[in-house]
Amino acid sequence: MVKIFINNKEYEVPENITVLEAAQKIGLQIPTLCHHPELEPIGACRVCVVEIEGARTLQPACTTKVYDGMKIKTNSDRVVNSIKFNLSLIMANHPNDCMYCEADQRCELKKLVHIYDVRPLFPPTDLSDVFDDSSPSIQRDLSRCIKCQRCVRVCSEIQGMNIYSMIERGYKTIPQTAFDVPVYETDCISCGQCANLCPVGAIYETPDWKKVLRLIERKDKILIAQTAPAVRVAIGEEFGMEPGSISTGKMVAAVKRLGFDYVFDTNFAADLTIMEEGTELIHRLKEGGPFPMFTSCCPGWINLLEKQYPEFINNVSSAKSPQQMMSSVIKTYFAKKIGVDPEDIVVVSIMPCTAKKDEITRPQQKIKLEDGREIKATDYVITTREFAKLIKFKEINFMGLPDEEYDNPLGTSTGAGAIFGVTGGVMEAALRTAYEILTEEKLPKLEFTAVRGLEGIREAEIDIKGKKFKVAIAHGTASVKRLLDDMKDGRRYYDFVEIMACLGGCIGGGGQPKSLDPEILQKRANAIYTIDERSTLRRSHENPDVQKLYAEFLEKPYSHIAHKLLHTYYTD
Ligand code: HC1
Ligand code: SF4
Repeated sequence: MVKIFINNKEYEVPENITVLEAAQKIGLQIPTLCHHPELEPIGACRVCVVEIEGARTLQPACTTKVYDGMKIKTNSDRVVNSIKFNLSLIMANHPNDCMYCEADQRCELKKLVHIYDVRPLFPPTDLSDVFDDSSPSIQRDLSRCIKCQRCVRVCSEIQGMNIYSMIERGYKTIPQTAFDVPVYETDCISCGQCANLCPVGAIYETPDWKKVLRLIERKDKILIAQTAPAVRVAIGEEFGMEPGSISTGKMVAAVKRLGFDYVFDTNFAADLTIMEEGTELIHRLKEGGPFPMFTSCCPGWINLLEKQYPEFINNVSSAKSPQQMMSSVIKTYFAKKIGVDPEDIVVVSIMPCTAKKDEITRPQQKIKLEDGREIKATDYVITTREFAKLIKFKEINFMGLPDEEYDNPLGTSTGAGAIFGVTGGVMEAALRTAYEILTEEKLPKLEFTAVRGLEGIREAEIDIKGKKFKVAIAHGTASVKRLLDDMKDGRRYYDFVEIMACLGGCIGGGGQPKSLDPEILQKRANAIYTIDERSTLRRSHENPDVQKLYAEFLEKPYSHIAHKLLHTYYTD
């Protein structure tokens, strides 16, 4: 520990931390823009400057380490004037049209401009004219870019994709793709992490919320929503709830208040996925491969597979993602049940993920109806953030909503379906079912704790009746690529591998509420495991409505009709 003085008060803080971290530990706010707890600090924006006794110039708090006896001022006139000056420099290269910006209340710049009452000090400079709407998942409007480099850093440090680098100089500097090509023409996997970390409105998810708003207002179709496992443990943050709050009931009620006719649970389809993927695994065990088998539900991972690791294409499960299984079942089984033409139904998915927007545009994800028509399974995907925007736009009092229930018959789910939302969850859900089917015995303990945690790569050996089963889990694409490179070069071997493109799995998806809380993933993960613990049913094969779906419509897992509706293929 070292002794430091901040604004003339004495504190003891751990050595080797930064001034910013020390201030945060004692509950003192220092403004930041380029800083993000998940990224290496670079001290680029100069908004976190502080005065340190003995230093000639002001120092950025995010990169300056504390030392014993350090005397820091965070609120002197010199500091405040400098912050204002630096913010007004940023403002001179930023449009003043907040009413048209996708960042709206989430804009970190707008918040600081308000707090510091920044007025224009400099004449406006030319703004970048790069506008890129090539991707179904993310859009870029670089006229709004404040050069914080968070997008560049998250895409390289956490995702290992290196899609952007900073080009040009001075106020013309922008994060751009190689050769300035539209982002969808690069190896971008549509994970949306650049949009999630953007502090302003320069990169954001493709705004499908506007189309959904029109649908709700027009109301000439049957509107059905499905909600992903990870949305319920994060949506509350948009309304001031503590991270890790579980708001399933309020979330369902909000979807209904928006005007949807039915709301179904993607967790139901996660159970269905386990039935198909688990059966595929058992088939492969009987047929001798191909192994390793990879999970297939993360569309960011599927993009990475096709773009950079095509040698593993035959190893990936052919099971569609729960999102796509759910929509396929809605437009066939459920449409028949309620006696409507599938084309009179619109399915909107509420997802923590931007790559899900991309997944629904894949031609092989269309479903073929009995009469030969080929239709889209999911019509629109909105992220957790877009969902919150719709709730606010419609002035629904989220906090005051009662808890409401999903509709049936696609609203029942098990704890195994719930844990899909966190890294390791798909593996654990699959093991619960595969173990019991292969051994014909009840699992003595349902929790496979060896596959849990937030380490980037985890591995475990599972004993299934004397057969050792080697499994691995990777999340955050930089870790995923490390694992895949090792597997490609024969340095690692596994039987079954779960891959999630985003840190933490879907709880850390690119469409989740933005946060500067370093504990956020752990809190959301804990909430997901709490949902599982509280569930009366915790194995996918025990879901009574999934059993009924097979009995009434799909016959059995891996049947001909299940293959037609619930499985897909990948191309390089
Ligand atoms: Fe996910 Fe999935 S868990 S991919 O992370 O398999 O998005 O939440 O909906 O489809 O169920 C996301 C989450 C989600 C699918 C499921
Ligand atoms: Fe990189 Fe993901 Fe953004 Fe694509 S969407 S540029 S892969 S962070």
